[in-house]
Amino acid sequence: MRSDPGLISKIEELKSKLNAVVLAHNYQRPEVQKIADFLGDSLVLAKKAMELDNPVIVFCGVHFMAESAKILSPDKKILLPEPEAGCPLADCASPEAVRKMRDKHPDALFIAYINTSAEVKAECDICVTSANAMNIIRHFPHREIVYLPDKNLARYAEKQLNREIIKWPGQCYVHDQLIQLDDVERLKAEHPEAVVMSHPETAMEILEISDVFTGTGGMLSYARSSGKNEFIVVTEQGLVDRMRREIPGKIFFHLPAAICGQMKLTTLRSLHESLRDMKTEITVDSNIASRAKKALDRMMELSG
Ligand code: CIZ
Ligand code: SF4
Repeated sequence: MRSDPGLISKIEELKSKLNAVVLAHNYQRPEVQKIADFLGDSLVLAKKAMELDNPVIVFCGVHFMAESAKILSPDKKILLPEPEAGCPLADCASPEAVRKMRDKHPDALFIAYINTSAEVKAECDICVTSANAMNIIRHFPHREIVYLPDKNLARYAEKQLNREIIKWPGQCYVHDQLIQLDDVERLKAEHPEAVVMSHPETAMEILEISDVFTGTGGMLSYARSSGKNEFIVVTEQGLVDRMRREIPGKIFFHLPAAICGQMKLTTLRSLHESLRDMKTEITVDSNIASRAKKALDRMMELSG
């Protein structure tokens, strides 16, 4: 399956017949990354979907990402090859729970991490990603802040910005549980020269022994431009696959357990079926979409 040339040419044929484009998140399987037209984090890809003229966009990633692309490009057909590919972190927050929290904190600014459903974004004031969270929070020095749904990213922001943030009890099982402090410490001991780059969704003890904290896009540009040669990459495996392919002169160490099962659901076969059968089309209720869009637009205004 990995390099099935027949399947690859069928995908290419369907893409040109439908004038479709394939976007793939940095955590996708390497064979899916290789066939994609564009790779990136969720925001880069949602912006790409907006810029492109193609009427059909296949989003190889998880549900909330395809939903964000649909909210920002309502006239395009956005297909998610694996409809069951959700994000357990996004599932930690429901719109009802956000409304209850709002009753308790009526004056607070509600910040939704991009890893949330459209319904949750619609209940919040502004969205952020791991790439822009700190800068956006800095715009609101005097507001009470409720940050959801990732408690690690909120703790990290608290420490970086030296202010209190009301945290939501959510976490990503890949960054919070499958990546363990011992494993990072062992890699550090084996490769003392390596730069440790960690995603802010990882636990605070890991962030404390890291050199660089940023999302996947930030890690890629850091590794490209750094004078250093070795990196310990503390995030999902797919990003390491991309780094090894695109930055061949440098050495990347990874944590073998850091695999997101939801991201890995998409295969060349499901990508092919998605184009062949035009499935699964992502739709968002227009009222929810217009409220969620306000939160996404506000993020883009502040992050440029
Ligand atoms: O925003 C994204 O794409 C996520 C969830 C990861 C990252 O840091 O790129
Ligand atoms: Fe969600 Fe974590 Fe998987 Fe990203 S790596 S999609 S945050 S479960």
